[in-house]
Amino acid sequence: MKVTRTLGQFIIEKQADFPYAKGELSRLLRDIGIAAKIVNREISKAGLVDILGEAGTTNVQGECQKKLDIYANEQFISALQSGGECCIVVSEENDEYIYIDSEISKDAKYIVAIDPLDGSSNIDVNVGVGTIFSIYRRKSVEGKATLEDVLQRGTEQVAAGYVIYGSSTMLVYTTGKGVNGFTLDPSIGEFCLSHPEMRVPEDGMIYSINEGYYAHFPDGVKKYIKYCQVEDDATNRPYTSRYTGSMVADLHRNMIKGGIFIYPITASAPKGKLRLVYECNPMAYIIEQAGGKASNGYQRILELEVTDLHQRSAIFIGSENMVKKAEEMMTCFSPQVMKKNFEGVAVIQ
Ligand code: P6P
Repeated sequence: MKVTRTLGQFIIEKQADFPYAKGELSRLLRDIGIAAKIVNREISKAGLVDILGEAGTTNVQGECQKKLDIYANEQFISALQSGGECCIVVSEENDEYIYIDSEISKDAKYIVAIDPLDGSSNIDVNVGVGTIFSIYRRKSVEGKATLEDVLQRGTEQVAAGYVIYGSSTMLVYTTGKGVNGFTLDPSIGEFCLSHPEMRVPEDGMIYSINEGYYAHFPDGVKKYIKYCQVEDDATNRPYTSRYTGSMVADLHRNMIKGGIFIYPITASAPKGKLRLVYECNPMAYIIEQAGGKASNGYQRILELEVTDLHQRSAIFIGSENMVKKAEEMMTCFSPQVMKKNFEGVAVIQ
């Protein structure tokens, strides 16, 4: 009889892996798991209660908020406020960071950045959506934690994870010792270890990008898309195109099967659309811990300087060899190289 290991049991077992093993991070991950189960309950019956559709408000990104966006945001913030381990919450849904100033949190050392419901435009059409979270330890040692404690590079993360509310609900996370996936068993209301030590295949045959923006993509991206579409048995091309409009769903599939997800700069998103602090950095940490690669086309995501809570970045993330190939094309067909080649041709002529 296979023994089911719950998320709670696993966190406690692995607690010794974590340098600050006083149980603080364990409690923080437990709090996030509880909020995820509550959000999952509402998502799974969204069609039956008045919780679908627009809330009539917009978030800091200027995106119209769905009622479930707001509900999910409230649940995660509430869980983090009452858990006592978190001193600051950064959320996609809130313009400013939330300082948790309570007796229970007076010694809290952790900062949590969260996208409470990623891909929420898919809620009304039953396509998978997700939660993404990133955890840092404050750098300051006394007084109130400040913005400086929040604006840390992705390499400083102590944990990161996502929840995917799909055909089943999974929580996938890392604390820097590999990646493990847990599937929610509704019959016992527990996340159970289902995908131990997840690894991203170094090659894949799936590329995920919104080709509707093709006309506005950088030349390197256009060249990479054409590379994916060329017939070549030796490299298993043409690849398959899969794009759901939910980064978590696309990335989770690519985690399991191998593949690359690209959201480059576009005319409407000249710095990229996805947010560095609570989307790109946590997903990059997870992917790298699973043996994959994540860059903005030129630089490692985790090493990008963080200057603003809601700053955006281009992202190329997934199977190592696929990301490397895309980066080659970004460099080869970058504006600087194209200009130099053009000038070179001009000189020859
Ligand atoms: P587009 C969802 O809004 C999101 O942030 C990601 O989950 C998703 O990959 C992307 O935006 C979809 O954006 O422009 O293709 O609709």
